[in-house]
Amino acid sequence: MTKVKWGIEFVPDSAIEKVVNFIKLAEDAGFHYAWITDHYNNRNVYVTLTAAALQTSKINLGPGITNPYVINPAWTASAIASLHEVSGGRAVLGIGPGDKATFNTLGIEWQKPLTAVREAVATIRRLLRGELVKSKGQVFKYAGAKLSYRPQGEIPIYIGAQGPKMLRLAGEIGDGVLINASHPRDFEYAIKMIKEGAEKANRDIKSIDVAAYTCFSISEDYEVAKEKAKQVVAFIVAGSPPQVLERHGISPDVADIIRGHIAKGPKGFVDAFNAVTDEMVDAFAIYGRPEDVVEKINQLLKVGVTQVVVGSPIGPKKKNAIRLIKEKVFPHFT
Ligand code: F42
Repeated sequence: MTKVKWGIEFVPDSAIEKVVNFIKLAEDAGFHYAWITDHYNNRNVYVTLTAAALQTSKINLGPGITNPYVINPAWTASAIASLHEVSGGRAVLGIGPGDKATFNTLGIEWQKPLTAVREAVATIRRLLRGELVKSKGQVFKYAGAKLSYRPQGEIPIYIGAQGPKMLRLAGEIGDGVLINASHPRDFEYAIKMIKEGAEKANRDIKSIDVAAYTCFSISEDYEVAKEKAKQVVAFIVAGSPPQVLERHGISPDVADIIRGHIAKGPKGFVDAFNAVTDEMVDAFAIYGRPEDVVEKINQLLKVGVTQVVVGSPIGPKKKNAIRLIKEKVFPHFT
């Protein structure tokens, strides 16, 4: 039996009260981490996390993930320190380059993403240690930033990464890494990159929590779970770079067709979902009945994943999915 940390992702796209109720269910089920996605157009990530902190007592809470473009790293340092305080030491920070599609709507240019994340993490760590930050980075310049309070204890920083350079950076500087993928093949590749980064920084990869931020769909009914997963997989295929599609033998032409449907907006979504093949859903999701997902999780653990994040859609019915995970998945791993 393998020891694994369990995370769960929630997208705050419905009333905060509802999201918090799901986080409470997840805590009761035994999840260790609740990761809340950060997009400006959804409910605010820190308001959601604060509300959750006040109504839970064990589960670790963090943005999964925020970015240094929309929010200045000094502001993030204070936000995460405040969350640490209000949660009694349960804050974790997920930070990465951010979502290009969202930035386009804000007119933010995605310049030097690796440098931005590297500088942001260094600045946040210094501010959390109570230091006065004067720095002339390539992306961020500080002329004497300092928090006027200090959080107790350490706040782990996880880097959201998929590309080879970002994965290496996570190996160099991250306490953990949140990787948007669900297939062992992607993790074999990612862990190789993380190791390279860790070695460069003289670190042991064992000190880094490698989290599989999966597309997850569980139900007693295999086909129902698969159909629900396809709704998320369509977007993953549309957003995947050619080398990732190639790794799974998915034709770029078919991906283009799905992209075309999605580009039409909600009226094209059903066509996009229908164009998702079984090969695609196998490559990009963990889905099925409890016994199916247990098998797939075991494959991830074998290649070196140390945290499994149950990500969207979680299941056709979230509440039932969390119950199934608690009763029929967790017992295989404790
Ligand atoms: N994005 C959000 O906005 N909100 C979320 O809630 C969110 C959650 C999330 C969870 C897990 C996860 O893995 C990703 C998540 N994301 C979320 C997406 C995330 O923000 C990124 O969009 C995603 O991880 C893709 O990033 P990436 O690792 O592929 O990095 C990008 C920037 C990339 O292209 N990287 C390349 C690479 O090899 O890593 C190279 C980049 C590059 O070449 N940069 C230039 C260069 O010349 O090298 C710049 C160099 C420099 O100095 O920076």
